[in-house]
Amino acid sequence: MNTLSEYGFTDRIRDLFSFTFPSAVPTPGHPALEPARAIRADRGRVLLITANGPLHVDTDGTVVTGDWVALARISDDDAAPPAVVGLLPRYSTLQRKKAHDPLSEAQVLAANVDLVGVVVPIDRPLSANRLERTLVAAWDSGAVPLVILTKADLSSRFDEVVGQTVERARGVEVFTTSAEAGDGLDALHSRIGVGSTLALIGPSGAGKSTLINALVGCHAQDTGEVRAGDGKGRHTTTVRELIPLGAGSVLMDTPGVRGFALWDAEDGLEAVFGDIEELFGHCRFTDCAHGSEPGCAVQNALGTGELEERRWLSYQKMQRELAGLHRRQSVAEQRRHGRSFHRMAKEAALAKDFRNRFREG
Ligand SMILES: Nc1nc2c(ncn2[C@@H]2O[C@H](COP(=O)(O)OP(=O)(O)O)[C@@H](O)[C@H]2O)c(=O)[nH]1
Ligand SMILES: [Mg+2]
Ligand SMILES: [Zn+2]
Repeated sequence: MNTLSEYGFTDRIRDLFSFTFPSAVPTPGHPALEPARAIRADRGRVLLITANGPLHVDTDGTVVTGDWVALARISDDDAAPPAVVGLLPRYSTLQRKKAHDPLSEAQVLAANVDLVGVVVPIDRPLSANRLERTLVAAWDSGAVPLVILTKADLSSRFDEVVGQTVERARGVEVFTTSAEAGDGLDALHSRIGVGSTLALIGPSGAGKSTLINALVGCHAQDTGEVRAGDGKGRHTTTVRELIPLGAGSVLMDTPGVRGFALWDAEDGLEAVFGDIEELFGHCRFTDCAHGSEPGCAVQNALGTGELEERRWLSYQKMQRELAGLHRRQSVAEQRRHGRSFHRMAKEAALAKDFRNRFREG
């Protein structure tokens, strides 16, 4: 079997590759470019899967797990390894906000993920606010989120928790699994699909590695009991790495990643809070601040209980946060590069357009 296709190299990626790098076809004097995927990245050191198997390369740090790259022999020395000479445009990026960064820069953790599985252990379910925030960030990545409840065998309030989660997930598919009992694994497996990459996110101990092992059917990842006392055994998986699941489906664990950044999350907000944004159109005044204005559809919905107060507060909080983030970003960007906000917005629109076209294609 072609190892590249095991890691998600489909006809679509092949087409995108030859579209992006027309020189993939060799001409006299120009070496052929070869596709490869980064399956692990540790700062500049990247493990690639190529048509000829794995290859370690040193990069400047821009290549992240999941990236598709172009390789070329840039040295006349036949024994010299090929080098990364290009990067395929990313159709999705998982990023986290760098802690304590006044410029609010984000760190890209992974690229070209199709599905983000928000892993929630059934014995300690996420708060509604936290689930909403995670789903907004997951939509924002460009991937499609799923909610994966784990450890179904541990809950006596199974139906109740599943019902609550489905309600809070607002149309995002919810899968219920038990790695222990083997329940729900086939349904999840078939949802991933050929050539797709599913990244699992969730707190340490949520059961991500155990679920990956159960899906792969072998010990691809170390799992850990949390030892009482010294706490050792936590984070036994220390790298973000792609794991082939067979038939071109790929999994990614994200150990130690607590949450993703809200970055450019307007799409995500719309996906998770679309019902609220829909209400805005029904307020009497187009510039309604949804406070004490007469004829406010939001206040009406809060009054009738149709809109939960908690969700409205959660939405407002995220809105404020994003507005602040955008202000800081645009000021920082303008200072650094002297670029106009207009141009940034245009670039973002182009990237989004590309993403959408790629998803449709
Ligand atoms: N009972 C039960 N325990 C599970 C299940 N999945 C994971 N666990 C346990 O939960 C703990 C944390 O699992 P792990 O996969 O290492 O979590 P991770 O940090 O998210 O990768 C381990 O002790 C697992 O044995 C499950 O389906 N049922
Ligand atoms: Mg783990
Ligand atoms: Zn209003």
